[in-house]
Amino acid sequence: MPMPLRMGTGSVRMDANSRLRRVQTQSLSSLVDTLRKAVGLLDASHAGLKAMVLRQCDRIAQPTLRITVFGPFNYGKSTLLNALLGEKTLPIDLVPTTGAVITVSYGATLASRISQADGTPLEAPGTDLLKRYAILDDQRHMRQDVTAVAVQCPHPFLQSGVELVDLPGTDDHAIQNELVHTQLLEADAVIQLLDGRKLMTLTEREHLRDWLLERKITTVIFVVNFLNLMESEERQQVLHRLRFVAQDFRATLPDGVSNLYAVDALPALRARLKGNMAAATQSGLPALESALQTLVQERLPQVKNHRLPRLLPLAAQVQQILQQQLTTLEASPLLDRQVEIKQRVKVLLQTGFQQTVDEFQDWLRLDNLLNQYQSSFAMAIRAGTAVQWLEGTLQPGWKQKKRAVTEWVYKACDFFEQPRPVDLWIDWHKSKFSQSGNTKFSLEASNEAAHTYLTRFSETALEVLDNYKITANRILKTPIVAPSSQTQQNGQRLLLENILADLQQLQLEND
Ligand SMILES: Nc1nc2c(ncn2[C@@H]2O[C@H](COP(=O)(O)OP(=O)(O)OP(=O)(O)O)[C@@H](O)[C@H]2O)c(=O)[nH]1
Ligand SMILES: [Mg+2]
Repeated sequence: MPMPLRMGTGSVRMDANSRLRRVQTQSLSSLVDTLRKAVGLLDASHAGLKAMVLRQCDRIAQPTLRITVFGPFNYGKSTLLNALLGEKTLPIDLVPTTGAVITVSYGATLASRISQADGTPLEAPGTDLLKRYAILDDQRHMRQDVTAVAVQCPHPFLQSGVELVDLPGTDDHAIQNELVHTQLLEADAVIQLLDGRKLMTLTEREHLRDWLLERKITTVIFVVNFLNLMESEERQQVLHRLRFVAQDFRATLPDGVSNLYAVDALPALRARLKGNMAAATQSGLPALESALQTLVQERLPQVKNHRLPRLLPLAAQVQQILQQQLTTLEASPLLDRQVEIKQRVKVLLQTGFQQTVDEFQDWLRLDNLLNQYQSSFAMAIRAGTAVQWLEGTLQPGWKQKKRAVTEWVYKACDFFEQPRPVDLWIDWHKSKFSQSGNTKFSLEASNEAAHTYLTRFSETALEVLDNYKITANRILKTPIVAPSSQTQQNGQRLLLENILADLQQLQLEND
């Protein structure tokens, strides 16, 4: 019977924990900020790296914990996920099948959503859409017109904020491999599937290990499949060899979680579909499930900190390229160099501003405000503490987003030597609530009052922000003229050098 295989990972874990503590002392947002600024200065020829860094920076902020199943085609990845979910959700076939990155997250009912390249989403209950849009075509290529595939599934394991990702198999086409590798960088935990019948050679093993470790992907659990197709003696030998494979990999996992499990995916799925507990245990699935649960409990509350080390190799790469760019700039003719630097700073300011405006607008969208605040605001209205709630909850949110936007504008004003515009301002209409301090609201009436207030707030604030954008964009579009004095030239070069110094510091603190 396949059993979980316990490995001693104590010393590695200590090392990882002390590293994590150091990382936690950093201000996450300032590190991410430095990297965002740094990639803004990269030459156009590094667009790929820039996009990857920005994706990673965005990923840091997302609160969900993503577990990604990875392995060559036909190794049983989708079957294993289906067994974990206890349903035949994902397309399974004998030929290389999965043809898109499929993200499974929590939803009240089973449903699928396909994002298409032309922008039109397709949504339907169940998972029939996957059979049409998320499998490889006859030439075993992914469909070019599908950009994302998401499944919502009412499984309790997902409810706390877990996402499971099913990937196309590797070894098939270069482009698929690239997509899969990008996905691995965004995973918080990787389940690496192995086929008990064809174990990796030493070279393949070392290649995989180095690839993952170089990118600081260390939360890796190996799952060996297809042991059910082997004779008992052979199975023991395979397990014995696999212990060495797993020992060789310096995983960082919580106590009680091994980095090697044996699960027969198909028998596990069958057992789940029939509700046969004994057969499920025999397949090895519950041991893996319990390990994943422990992992989620430990990692979910501090998922952002665990992602941070992943940025460091990218930061090192960016730093190296910027260093080269600085050297080239210093060797180029004086005037060209100054104008080029200024142009880059301008683009950096424009992108930074636009990004914070987008985030501000997202926050101000009525559906977001209602989602985040309606119920707590309604409770405050009922309790007669609406003004305190506004001052303690909504106003700080507004201030924080506002500061992020205006800081870019202030920087632009300093850079272009322009006066600062009038600040973003909004009337909070607090008197409305202080006057009605003694009024008793019913549950329904307080909900209604919160809804009305947030609707007005959303509309007014979005309008105020739109007007601010017009003024700010006038400043941000100030034409660049060739600088005339040595002082100006030094100032601009300082910008590049400062970012380089920040990146260097970041590397030192985390080495
Ligand atoms: N006998 C046996 N068959 C299995 C087992 N696990 C998976 N299979 C079968 O292997 C085939 C491939 O499984 P999939 O889950 O589609 O594999 P995959 O890794 O998702 O494949 P791609 O998406 O193409 O990369 C299917 O026919 C499964 O039924 C197992 O433990 N035992
Ligand atoms: Mg698959």
